[in-house]
Amino acid sequence: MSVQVQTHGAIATITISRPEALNALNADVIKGLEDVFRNLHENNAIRGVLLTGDGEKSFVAGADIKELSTLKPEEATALSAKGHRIFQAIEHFTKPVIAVVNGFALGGGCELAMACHIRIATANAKFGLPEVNLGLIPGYGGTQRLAQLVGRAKAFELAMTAQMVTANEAKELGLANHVCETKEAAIALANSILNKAAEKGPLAIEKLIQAINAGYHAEKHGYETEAKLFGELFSTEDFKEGTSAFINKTKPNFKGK
Ligand code: CO8
Repeated sequence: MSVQVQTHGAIATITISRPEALNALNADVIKGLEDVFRNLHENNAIRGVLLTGDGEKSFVAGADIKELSTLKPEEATALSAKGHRIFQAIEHFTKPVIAVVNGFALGGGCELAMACHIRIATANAKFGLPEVNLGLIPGYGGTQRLAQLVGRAKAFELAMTAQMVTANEAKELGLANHVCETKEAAIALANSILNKAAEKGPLAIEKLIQAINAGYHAEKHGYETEAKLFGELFSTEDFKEGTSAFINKTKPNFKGK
């Protein structure tokens, strides 16, 4: 199972585990996340969720590029729209969700972390939206959520240059709430925040999440546009060049076609 769940008291820990691909999001992981969050939503004993990646090197290194490279434009738009639904379910989850970002949070991995309510980074964490390296744009809500978290100008700069930021830079930008030296310390801090929130009235926490999120609803059109444009790029030569360059470990030569 590439998505594992463990519960300790009222807190569930979800671990994404595909170590051979730095925990990249393939169809199996996306389906696993959908199922796990649905089950946790229905479980009244659970009052908070911690989401992390297996190991020390990577939270999630993005969507699975090998899988993406085989998609047709309409399949890419549909997969992006499906991801939007699942990530929105996380963003609007009725119980607090904290991402412990233990290493790379790139592309879809950064987008997943940004869909969580709070992000706690380990000192070795790296955040970024490198999709333009592949001739693509973010397709799991990154064009919307990065701008909400760090402001539009910084989002333009980071996503246009595919720049990775360190944990401390992410904290300065407002992308990470905290930075901890080790994964163990980050998990302990996440659990302590989740346990504090779990002592409060569950209905108040649920309405608080709804109320804070309500200020960000205007972007529905933004998500639809992102999915459409993301899919359109799959019919370009640049997309084929970018993804095959990653797979063959070479540098892409984009032609703007
Ligand atoms: N997909 C598939 N495999 C991956 C991915 C990935 N995203 N990232 C790493 N891997 C694999 C590598 O291919 C490698 O496999 P192998 O050993 O078989 O060659 C293994 O994981 C280890 O990776 P590296 O050897 O590259 O490890 P390094 O420490 O040298 O580098 C990096 C680590 C910098 C993280 C590097 O692996 C990298 O650049 N990865 C790709 C990061 C990236 O571009 N992410 C964005 C992907 S696109 C995306 O997320 C779009 C989201 C929207 C989707 C919408 C739905 C359709």
